[in-house]
Amino acid sequence: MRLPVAISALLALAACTDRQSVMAAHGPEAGRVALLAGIVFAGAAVIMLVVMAALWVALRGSESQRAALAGETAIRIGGIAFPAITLSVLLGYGLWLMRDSLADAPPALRIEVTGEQWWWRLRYRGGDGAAFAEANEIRIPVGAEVEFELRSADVIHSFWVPSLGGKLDMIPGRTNRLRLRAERAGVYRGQCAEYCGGPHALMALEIIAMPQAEFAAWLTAGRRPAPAPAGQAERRGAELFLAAGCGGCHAIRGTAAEGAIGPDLSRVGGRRFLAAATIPAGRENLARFIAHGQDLKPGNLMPPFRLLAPAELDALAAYLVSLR
Ligand code: HEC
Ligand SMILES: [Cu+2]
Repeated sequence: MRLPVAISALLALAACTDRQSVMAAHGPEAGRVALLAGIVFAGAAVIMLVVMAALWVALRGSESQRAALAGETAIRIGGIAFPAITLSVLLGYGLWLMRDSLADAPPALRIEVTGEQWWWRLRYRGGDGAAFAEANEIRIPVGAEVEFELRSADVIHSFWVPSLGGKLDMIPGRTNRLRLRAERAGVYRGQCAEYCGGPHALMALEIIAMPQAEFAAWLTAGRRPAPAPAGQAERRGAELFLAAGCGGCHAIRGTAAEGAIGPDLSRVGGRRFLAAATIPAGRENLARFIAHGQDLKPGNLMPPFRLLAPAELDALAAYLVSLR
């Protein structure tokens, strides 16, 4: 009975994707973490086998074997010398291995990431042009060293994208710096890794690593004002956005909406997810989030707009989807 259970458990584990996994390292920083983890796991497995053998001797061994195991020499070697040496070597090796992450050559790009209850405020800097705001979905160029400036606006959060690097806390009043590099294009999922109250479990993010040229075009477009509403529904949505008071909390570049409490929505239509990587994007889900956000992400800091009529919600969603 046990073997089938164990095998089916392994099959279930095999279904884990590598979108958010320490085991699937896609950058040098994550590679070092994975290497250190591998060494620790392998070493721990060997030690486990030795301990099990000692346990077997203690239970089933001959009189003299058991006496040796209980003697002072065994304790001096196995209980004092071995752990002291192993842990010291491991600490030294770990510090040496992680030294690269403190490199001080200027990065190709700097992105400010501020943890907010319960989403991520972003600001792109560097390059030649002006800085601009974004939220929740971080785009970076493949192969380039990116420095993340991690801050918090309220409580302690933690920034962790396992496939690209180790996790680093975001502490109120402090700026922590993390250097990451994605070795190939792709989407890497991350998660707030420090309990920050309420819907902490629904505070995720994605880093999208794009080919250099594509990224450069995206960055240039990001500095421009949001596109003007094209169709009738979009124009109605833009009016409603201001009339309903959304602009008190949200900014859309180039419009009268300049709120700074919630995520910047200038390019929300281009995002893969809403509400910090919790709800797939799209027109229907945008409308649902505006009216029923408290059901979809309970406790989040946006009040639900249940009084808007379905047609109004659809117009708002049409406008927001067009912002790319
Ligand atoms: C009191 C401030 C406030 C008001 C008013 C407000 N929002 Fe929000 N909104 C927020 C906050 C805070 C979030 C982040 C929620 C989260 O993910 O935890 C948010 C999230 C969003 C998102 C998801 C953004 C993203 O990056 O995932 C959309 C879309 C949105 N709001 C649209 C609207 C619209 C449309 C209105 C007007 C009908 C509006 N909001 C009014 C505070 C507000
Ligand atoms: Cu959190």
